[in-house]
Amino acid sequence: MDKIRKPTIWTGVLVGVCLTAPLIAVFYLVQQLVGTVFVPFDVFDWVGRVAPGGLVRFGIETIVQIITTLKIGNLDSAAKTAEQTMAISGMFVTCVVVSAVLYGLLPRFKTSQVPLAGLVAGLIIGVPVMLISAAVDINSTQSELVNAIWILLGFMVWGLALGWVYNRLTVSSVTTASESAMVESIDRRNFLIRLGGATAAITLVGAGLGAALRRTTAPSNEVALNTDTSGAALQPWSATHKLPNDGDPVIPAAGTRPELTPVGQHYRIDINTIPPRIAESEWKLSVGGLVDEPFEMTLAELKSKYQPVDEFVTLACISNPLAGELTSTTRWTGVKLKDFVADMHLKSNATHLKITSADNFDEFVDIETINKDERVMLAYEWDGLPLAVDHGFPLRVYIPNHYGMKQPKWITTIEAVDSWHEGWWVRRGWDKDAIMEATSVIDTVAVNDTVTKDDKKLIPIGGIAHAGSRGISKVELKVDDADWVEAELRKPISDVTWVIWRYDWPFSEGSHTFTVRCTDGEGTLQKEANRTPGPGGATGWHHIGQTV
Ligand SMILES: Nc1nc2c(c(=O)[nH]1)N[C@H]1C(S)=C(S)[C@@H](COP(=O)(O)O)O[C@H]1N2
Ligand SMILES: [Mo]
Repeated sequence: MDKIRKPTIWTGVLVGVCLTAPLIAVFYLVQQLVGTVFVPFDVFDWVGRVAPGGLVRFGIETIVQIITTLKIGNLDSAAKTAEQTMAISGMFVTCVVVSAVLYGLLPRFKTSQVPLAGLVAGLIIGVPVMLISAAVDINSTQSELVNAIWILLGFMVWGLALGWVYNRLTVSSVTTASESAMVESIDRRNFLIRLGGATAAITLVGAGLGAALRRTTAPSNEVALNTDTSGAALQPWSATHKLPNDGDPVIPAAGTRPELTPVGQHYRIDINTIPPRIAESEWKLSVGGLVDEPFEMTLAELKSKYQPVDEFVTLACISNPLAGELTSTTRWTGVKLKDFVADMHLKSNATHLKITSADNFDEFVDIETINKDERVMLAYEWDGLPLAVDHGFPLRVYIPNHYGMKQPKWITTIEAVDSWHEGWWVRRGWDKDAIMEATSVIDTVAVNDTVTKDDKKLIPIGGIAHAGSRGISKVELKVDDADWVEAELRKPISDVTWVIWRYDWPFSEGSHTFTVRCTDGEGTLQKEANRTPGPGGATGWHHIGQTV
């Protein structure tokens, strides 16, 4: 009697794993080679855009908390890596599940129908992925048509392969002889081992080659154009200039973070697994809405038409945990938004600007703020170099006193409108004003760098304090239960940057708790209550324990 042995759902899981890994690896390799889309990231970015705000906020806070608790390196780059890992695992698991379901259903089909069923399974994932990718992708250098064909082809081959493997694993035992059954099961096992070996090889070669190619392209946290037209390497402003507070008598305690953050170390936060890489030649700023006449402007025109202005700026993310790393300082160069607005010839009912970015991020700024605060700028340089890809090349906006979420990078469009609306993160539940909370941080208790004053050995303690554009009037430190003592303040490099503080502590040996708090320039004491970042920014006094 003929006995048919058919693969099970579990075989479907196994084969799904074997075939999905090379599919993702090949998508990755081809992306690195010719700039097609990398579908797992597109799907992940899309989920982040359509998921409810509360869920996205919860997700971000969980990632930040895990990384901070486990101390896995740099918070922002670890968070990006976590997102990318989730993106790839999400795609992987989805495909494996579809494969398992397919193998569960295939026993109902005739052998000749199996390839078609596999193809359909491939399209069930391929078609939605193709549509999602067409809607959200901002990185591909290939046309939408090429990408659509490539995605469909990938998933169709994947589905056909599932079907082919299924048929190959379906064996009909023509005899009941145990010897022959043994031969077949050995054959099946050998086949699965060969399949596993072959797909593992494709995966490793694809992923490895892709990674190698990636390393040869410029990292996105560096400037897009690091050479000028003559081919000479451009230098950051800070390489050849002193900071404006040079010579200030308050020297930062050893271990205090740098007063100016090197651009490559500036924190990065945005909604993209891969940042938009914009070519200057293809970019124009579009201006429209309630203006007499819409117009466009190239970066070169923007730079030549307006006198450049500079400002040292401390930027912070509203998701920065207490004393976290998501805050940095650099020198911004650009044009006064006020001057630019004057040339927009606004209609009389215009009240706000809607700023939109290449990644579809958007925010609203009221025109009154722009006209009142000359520091509001459209920036195109950081530390004297064109903005890095990660940080918004070619154009971003700066609005003092507000968290980064109000300040779009990669700007493409500015529209005058007659009412305020919720911007990207506001729609997802973050604070509508996002005014920076006062914060102060202990960076260092410099036990190895004691100083001597009046024959007394002192331990320098230091860090930063910041309160948006309100300035810092006082920083106080408390050791254990002693009274608050006032720290020395170094002159800040601008009225919107952090202030470096220092206190030389007449120490006693033992283990101690240090607490810091600040008072802003308007006389308001930093909030003591511990509050997690969402929705209005973290608050609380920072303390650390240390044995001296
Ligand atoms: N287009 C765009 N602009 C954006 C964002 C974004 O996701 N897309 N993120 C904002 C947030 S939340 C912050 S904190 C700052 C961070 O700027 P940085 O990455 O250059 O430090 O960019 C802001 N501008
Ligand atoms: Mo942010």
